[in-house]
Amino acid sequence: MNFSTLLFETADNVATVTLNRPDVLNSFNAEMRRELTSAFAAIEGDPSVRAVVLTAAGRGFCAGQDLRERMSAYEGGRAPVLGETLRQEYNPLILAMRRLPKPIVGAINGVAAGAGCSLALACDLRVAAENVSFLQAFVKIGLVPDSGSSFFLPQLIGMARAAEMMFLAEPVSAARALELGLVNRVVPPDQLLPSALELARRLAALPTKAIGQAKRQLNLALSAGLEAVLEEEACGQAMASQTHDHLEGVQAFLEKRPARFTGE
Ligand code: T3D
Repeated sequence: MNFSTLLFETADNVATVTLNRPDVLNSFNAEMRRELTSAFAAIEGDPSVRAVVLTAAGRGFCAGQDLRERMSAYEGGRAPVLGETLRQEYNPLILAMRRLPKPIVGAINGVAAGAGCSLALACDLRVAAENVSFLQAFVKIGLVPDSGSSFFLPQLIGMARAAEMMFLAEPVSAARALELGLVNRVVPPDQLLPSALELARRLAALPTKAIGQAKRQLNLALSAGLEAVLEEEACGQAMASQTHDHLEGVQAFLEKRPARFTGE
């Protein structure tokens, strides 16, 4: 697939999507929002892709909204009313990531700020290079957290710590992020992509439909009560029990051999 703001490649059933606006720390312009959303749509429609790595070029992961993009809208000493771009562009992107029935591994290579921090939080798992930082930059420019940060952050690290990150807008180092449970792994920068790809390849070799359904159940657990989650689990098990991978998993166990999952 050809994009102007992204690099996109697939190998070993893993799609690697790389944000590619390094001069502005991969901050979001309209084109990158559009292209990233269509990349996830393409991934959803391609059964050969069974896991995703999301990373970025250069020294930043993503610095949030490109603050130069709207320059002209601020002329005349008055800010534009923001909100529509969130409804039309950011929110559909975040929803596409959470609804994708395949795991997304964020390979966080540099600073993740503002909506770039939200983008990292919308991944299922995060591997961070040891020199990165996470920054809820919004308040520094008088805005509020958006693109899902207010949802994901308290779930991941608790209300008080989320409030501290949001209110004080101090950068959180990779080591601290690991302590807080904001990331799954921290590795040296030269190990970032190999580690993330290794994790994604492992995920891609698992029963894809069961993983997709587990993600759906996790999503629901964050927003619904126990009864709804129990029912979703029962529906999910009805689906998973009918897959080839389930049969293969049981047979492999009984035959004392490794299972060969195909995602079917
Ligand atoms: O619809 C809507 O608009 C609402 C949606 C809002 C969503 C949001 O994301 S709001 C939050 C927007 N983001 C920010 O406020 C972060 C702004 N950036 C920074 O605070 C810093 O750049 C960082 C802390 C992320 C990194 O600092 P540092 O010192 O490592 O790098 P730097 O020198 O500040 O940035 C390097 C270059 O990237 C620089 O360009 P230059 O001077 O070399 O030509 C800088 O201007 C550019 N850059 C960084 N962030 C942005 C950016 N350019 C445009 N937009 C950015 N967000």
